Amino acid sequence: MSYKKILTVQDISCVGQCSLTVALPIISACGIETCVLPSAVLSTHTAGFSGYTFTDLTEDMPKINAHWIKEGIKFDAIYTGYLGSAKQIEYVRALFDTVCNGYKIVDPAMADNGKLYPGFDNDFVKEMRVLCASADYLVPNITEACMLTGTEYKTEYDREYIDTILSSLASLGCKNIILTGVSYEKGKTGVVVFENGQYSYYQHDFLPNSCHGTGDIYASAFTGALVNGKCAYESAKIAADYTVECIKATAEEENHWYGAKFEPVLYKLIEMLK
Ligand code: PXL
Repeated sequence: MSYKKILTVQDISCVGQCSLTVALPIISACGIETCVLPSAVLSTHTAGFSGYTFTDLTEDMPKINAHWIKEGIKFDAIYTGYLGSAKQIEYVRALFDTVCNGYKIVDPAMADNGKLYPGFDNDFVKEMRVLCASADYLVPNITEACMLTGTEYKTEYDREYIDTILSSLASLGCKNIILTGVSYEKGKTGVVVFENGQYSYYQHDFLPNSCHGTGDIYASAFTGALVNGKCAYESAKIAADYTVECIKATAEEENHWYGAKFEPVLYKLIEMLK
């Protein structure tokens, strides 16, 4: 396999095992050169800590993009996660248009459990809808998918509800969709993959100790597998199996509430890619 170089755009939460501090090591471990564009710097993530700092880097983005264009720098894929403002979404679209030579992978990291993360509003969701329409691969959870499509969020649902969400996402223009956290059975959860017009479902055990940051672990492992040449279904499966390993590794210590211990099991992800 040839050596690939990708760009990931998301925040640096200095403490909290999410976004760039997860994406950079995971994608690098997949054997891929991982360039970064930090969207903001926070002292911690926003889920469970209070009084965190937030330095917005929106205005750096077009300058960085202009320099890359001047240098002729291109990426084999761009993967976006948590973005700091609606304006950043516009700048990410410019990155897609000017420096991306391959897949555009969008994790619309903005909400979970039926609620937007602190600091996001409807304008952000509206802009995110436009970004998602230009993605080759969209990796939302159910809350994000509902917000993008204007669907009521439910915790109990059937296949018809999920199919309706996926069709609405597809009609927004999303090409391939990996919908995470889809559970049709008690004690089980999984991912629905909509790839080239076909649906498939990968089910795995549901672990009760859900940890923060697993969405970022999932999207990073998915990106690593996809850029390694796996199809969307295989990448979605590898990412799910690795995320389960991370949650299991974290369950051993109750006080580790702010993130998942993904590092001690990184070797398992590397094995899954072989
Ligand atoms: O894991 C998503 C995420 C990323 N970055 C920041 C967050 C969150 C979720 O809360 O707060 C800053």
